[in-house]
Amino acid sequence: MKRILSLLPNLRLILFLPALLVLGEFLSVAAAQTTAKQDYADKVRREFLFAWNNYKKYAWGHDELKPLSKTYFDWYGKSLLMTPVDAYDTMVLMGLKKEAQEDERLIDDSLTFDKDIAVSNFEITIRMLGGLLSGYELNHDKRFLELATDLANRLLPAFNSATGMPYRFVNLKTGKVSGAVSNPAEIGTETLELGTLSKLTGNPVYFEKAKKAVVALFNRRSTIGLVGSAINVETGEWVNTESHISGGIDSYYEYLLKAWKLFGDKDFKNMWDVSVAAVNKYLAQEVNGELWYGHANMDTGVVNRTYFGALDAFFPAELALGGELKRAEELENSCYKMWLYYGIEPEQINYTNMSIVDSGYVLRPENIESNYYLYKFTRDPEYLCRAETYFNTFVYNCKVKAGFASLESVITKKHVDDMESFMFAETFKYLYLTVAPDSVLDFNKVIFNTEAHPLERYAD
Ligand code: DMJ
Repeated sequence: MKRILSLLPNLRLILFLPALLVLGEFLSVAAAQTTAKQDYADKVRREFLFAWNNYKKYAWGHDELKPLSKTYFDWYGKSLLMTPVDAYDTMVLMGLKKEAQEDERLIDDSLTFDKDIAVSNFEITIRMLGGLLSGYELNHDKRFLELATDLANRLLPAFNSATGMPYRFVNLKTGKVSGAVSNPAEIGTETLELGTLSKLTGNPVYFEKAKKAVVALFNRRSTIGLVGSAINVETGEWVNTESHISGGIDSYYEYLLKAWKLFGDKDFKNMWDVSVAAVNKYLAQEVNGELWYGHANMDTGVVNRTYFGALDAFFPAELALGGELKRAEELENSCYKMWLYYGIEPEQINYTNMSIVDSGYVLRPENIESNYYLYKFTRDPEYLCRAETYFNTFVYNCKVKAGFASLESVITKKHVDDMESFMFAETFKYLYLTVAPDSVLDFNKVIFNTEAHPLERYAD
């Protein structure tokens, strides 16, 4: 803990500025805050560039950089330019013009989806389709929209199940589907991207398919309003009835709320209201005065595992966006505690005694993302200080010679040869936007997809 505190200089000073003023300090609070935020933004941008330059050097044109072996990894054997597409809008927002132009050229010239590979509908939608659509809204490069449309057309066969809920995998060339046993997150995390594509192309089919899938899933909630963690998209039967807000369910809830916010569609508002009420009623627990969310059986609502983790940390952002600010702040305090407890957050803990259930850290953004939302909604400088803590501990623990590496364990801090594209899309973007001026991106005018790609709002 001592080591972490010694890494916290500039932004924490902001908390003491009013006192300094009383003591006769001439600098205005606003000016000092701006300078401190600017310094921090520059540091974040520098670290982003360091990672991007290493990607360019060792993995250019491939999906991801392997930062220890200084080589590359392609998810499906053939590259889909995962990192270039995921990272693009972060570069634009950071004002990295040269890098963004170079990246845009790479995407325009060499990205093609005419490939005989079975891809994850969920992952490719949130990273690639989301990245291309937000990129298009920023650069108005028609090629981005053409690529997005071509990709969506190749993914659509995934929705051809008896229930309308998508299969997990679809072959981009043949349209062959597989993976009938899916989960709420993979089924319900396509509305923002496909809905935006419908708006941009005027073709309603994309949004209709995505919405039909969500409604089919929502209609299969239990009598107390919860969903489970695995369902068969052909029969509509639940295969696993464990309910939680963690990986596998998380972004289903996120997209109920955000589809309402992005498109003003009241059906999504109703589905969100019903769902969040059940989640708050059955999964929320107070332990030692702290708010956490556990795992329960979807039919009984009885919590049987007191687990919470890095993925669950997306929830304060949704609570804040959904109007439950006090609850959001309480949960954010727990998330921050989880991050600090071992110097950086593990994948999953048991919150009754803070013991580790899963010790890895794969450069995830959710904790940092929620901190960003809380700062935007409250403007409390405490969240600026926390942003700096997140950043310093992230760099301290994960930076290696050729990028940033995941951790096998937050206890040993042993590095793993893996640098997910969402680090560029999300982790660095949220760190940066927390302190960037509102002119960089107006928080009220966009909705971020689950991969942090900002999409322009069509509704208030
Ligand atoms: C991202 O791909 C998305 O945020 C997704 O919803 C959850 N997992 C990762 C980041 O942790």
